[in-house]
Amino acid sequence: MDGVTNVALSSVRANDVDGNTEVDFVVGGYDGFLYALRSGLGDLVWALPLGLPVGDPIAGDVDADGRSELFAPTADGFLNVVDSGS
Ligand SMILES: [Ca+2]
Ligand SMILES: [Ca+2]
Repeated sequence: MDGVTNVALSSVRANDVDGNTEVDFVVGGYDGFLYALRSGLGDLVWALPLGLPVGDPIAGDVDADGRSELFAPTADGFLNVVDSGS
């Protein structure tokens, strides 16, 4: 994947990943990163390396602590859990 200029992306999930009450967007990339982008100008909040192509992320508060967790599948069949901070 040298010189990647096109990164196939999963569907986009809206989630407040930094807890500032403004919606951010989370998307998985074929390049092995899970990206969080700010709404508006699309500034990068973070890019989490998962090592393998990342599928459609979902968000939900599975432990009922009031903060959403993110779930992102990778090409090896695992579902990765990320505490999104909101
Ligand atoms: Ca936010
Ligand atoms: Ca939670």
